[in-house]
Order: sequence, then structure tokens, then C-alpha cells
Amino acid sequence: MDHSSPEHEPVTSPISRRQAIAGVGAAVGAVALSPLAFAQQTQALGGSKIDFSSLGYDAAKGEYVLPPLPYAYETLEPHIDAATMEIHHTKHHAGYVAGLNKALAELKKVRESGDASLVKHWSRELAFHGGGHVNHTLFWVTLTPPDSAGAKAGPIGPLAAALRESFGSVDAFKAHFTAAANAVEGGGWAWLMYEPVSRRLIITQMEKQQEIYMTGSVPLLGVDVWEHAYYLRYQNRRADYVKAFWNVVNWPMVGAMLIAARGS
Ligand code: MN3
Repeated sequence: MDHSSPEHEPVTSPISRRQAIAGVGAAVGAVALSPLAFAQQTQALGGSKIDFSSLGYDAAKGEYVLPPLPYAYETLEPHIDAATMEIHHTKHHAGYVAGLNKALAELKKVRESGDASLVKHWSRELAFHGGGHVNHTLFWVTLTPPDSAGAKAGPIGPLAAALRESFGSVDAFKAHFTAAANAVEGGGWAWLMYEPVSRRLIITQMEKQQEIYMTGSVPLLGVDVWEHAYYLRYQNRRADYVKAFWNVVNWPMVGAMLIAARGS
């Protein structure tokens, strides 16, 4: 079943088209990266503005927060429709944020009470909702409108070299990633990840928000293949959605994340 959380009201408003255009191409924080590394890499790529409010965590409050999108909901049309984007962001992602904060609060109670009877339950909730929050935060910033320079660039530079080294060619990478996405059993993701032991790239599937994840791997580019990500426009045709996804990938962002992940 889909873990939507309709009881949670949107905690952020859609940004205007003008704001979105101003934000397209601007560097937006991704939770997997240290702010310094991210700033350095995005500046090297010509990124003009770092918006650390988009990191998905409010240090002052000590709570995870729903980050705003760096573009308006309708700007990924026709590949991902506006209604799906709005519901996905303000209901589904917000639900993971709330679930993550709840799990951490409950685990604090476990420590304070000394009653560990629910530690397994809340640990599982932490992994599921925490995975959901991080996955979606990364997903939003690695998408970009199809007419943007980032989408049109394709994989270039160090990212293209790493894809060729790890998979033989960019086309072979895309075919493998597409197959992995199409074959996820139930709700989940396909990911391009940097694997730090081999210092190479791998393609993985993720079931739900965190299962069958290879420890230590750093997510660079994922596609959400839960039905909530595509059903309004594509119904059961997941393969059509995955094919359309390639039109809205923010390639310079993926490249910056690779450089940050491996340190050079
Ligand atoms: Mn989702």
C-alpha cells in the first residue's frame, strides 16, 4: 500500500513560475553532501546560489523539514504532471518528514523511559521514513524542467567518464537503470550510486524506501517508481513514466554529486 499521509497539511507553498525560473540551475542542497563540498562543486560548475534552507533539516528546531522544490510543479510537464508533483511533494514527502520526526521523538522516549519494548518498531519506522525523506529530497534536486540547460546537457565530463568506466557506455548505463526501475517489485526506486569501496558506480534497486540498499553507497540519481509517482498520468504504464523521466534529469547536479561523493 501507498504510505500517503493525507492528514498532513502542506507545510510549504508552491513557488511561483518566476521564482522557479530564477531557481532553475541554482544549486540546491542535497542531504547526502556536506554543505562545503556541495558549495565548492556547484560553484565550480557555475552554480550561482546555494540555498541551504533546502537541506531538509532545520538545525534551530532540531527537526527535519520539507524542502521547497527548486522549480514550480507544472514545469516538469508533460513528462511528470503538475498534480502528481504537488501531491507527491506536499502529501507523500511531507508524510515521510512527519514520520521521521515522530520516530526520532519516540526513540528519545525509549531512552528516557528505559522501556525498550517498542525499540524495534520505531527503529524500523526511522529507517523507512528517514529513507523516504532523503530519497525524495535528492529526487527533487536531480529533476529539472525539460527545456532547461541541465536537462539538455546530458551526462558530461567526469560523470560521463565514470559512467563509461563502470558500465561501458552511457547508453548501457541508461538501459540497465531503466531495466532496474521497471523491474522493482512493488513500491521502490532505481538508483545510480557511487560505491566507495571500489570507487566505481553501481545501479541498484531499492524496495520501499530503504530495503536492499548496499551499505555505504552514495545515491546520485534515483527514480521513484512507487505508483504515487506516476499513476495519475501513466496509470499502470510504469515503463512509459521511466522513459519520460530521462527528459527531466538535472545532469549537472548529478555530476556535482558524484564529484562531492568521491572527493574529486
Ligand atoms: Mn515518492
